[in-house]
Amino acid sequence: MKPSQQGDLFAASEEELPEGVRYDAAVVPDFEQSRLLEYVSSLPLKPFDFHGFEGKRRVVSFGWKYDFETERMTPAENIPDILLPVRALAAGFAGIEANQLQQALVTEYAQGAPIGWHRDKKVFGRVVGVSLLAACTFRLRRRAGAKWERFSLRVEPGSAYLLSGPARNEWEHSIPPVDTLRYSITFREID
Ligand SMILES: O=C(O)CCC(=O)C(=O)O
Repeated sequence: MKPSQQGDLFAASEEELPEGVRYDAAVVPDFEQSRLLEYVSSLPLKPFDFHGFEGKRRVVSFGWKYDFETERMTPAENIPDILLPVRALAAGFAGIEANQLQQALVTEYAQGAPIGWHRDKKVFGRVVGVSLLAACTFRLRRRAGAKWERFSLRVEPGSAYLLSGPARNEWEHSIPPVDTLRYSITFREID
């Protein structure tokens, strides 16, 4: 990939993606998406709280929860059975043992909700993100001297992306405000 490359990846091949990113537009079949949407929209989601600042998105963690106050992981309610089939699909896509994906974070993005630039905490290993209901732009950037090398990937409902290696350790990611309600389920390894 050329350092200045900034492109849409509607049909990008793996060589074009930043190293460590994998994407598949069709991981979760429609019937499973419908089942999951019914479930996630019934969850008691809470505004994302970062050191007292509430984000526009709402979340719930299963398996483990990262506490931004203490910067530690704390055990959370077990990953519910209803999330196990989608975890298996996400794991199969990523080539990871399903039970290695010990955390499931369900996130709701109301219309206009973004997630800012960040790298997931170092306690986590590989990350597999599943999108539901609406597409969004998944942006990636990393320092290239005084500039940023950037990439942007359109992630579709029913898709999954994997972040591993340099995509986890070097690249940051963010999502600009979504056009319409979107849910994601982020499965993470605990290192
Ligand atoms: O919604 C997504 O796909 C991204 C979630 C994310 O980056 C995070 O929760 O750290």
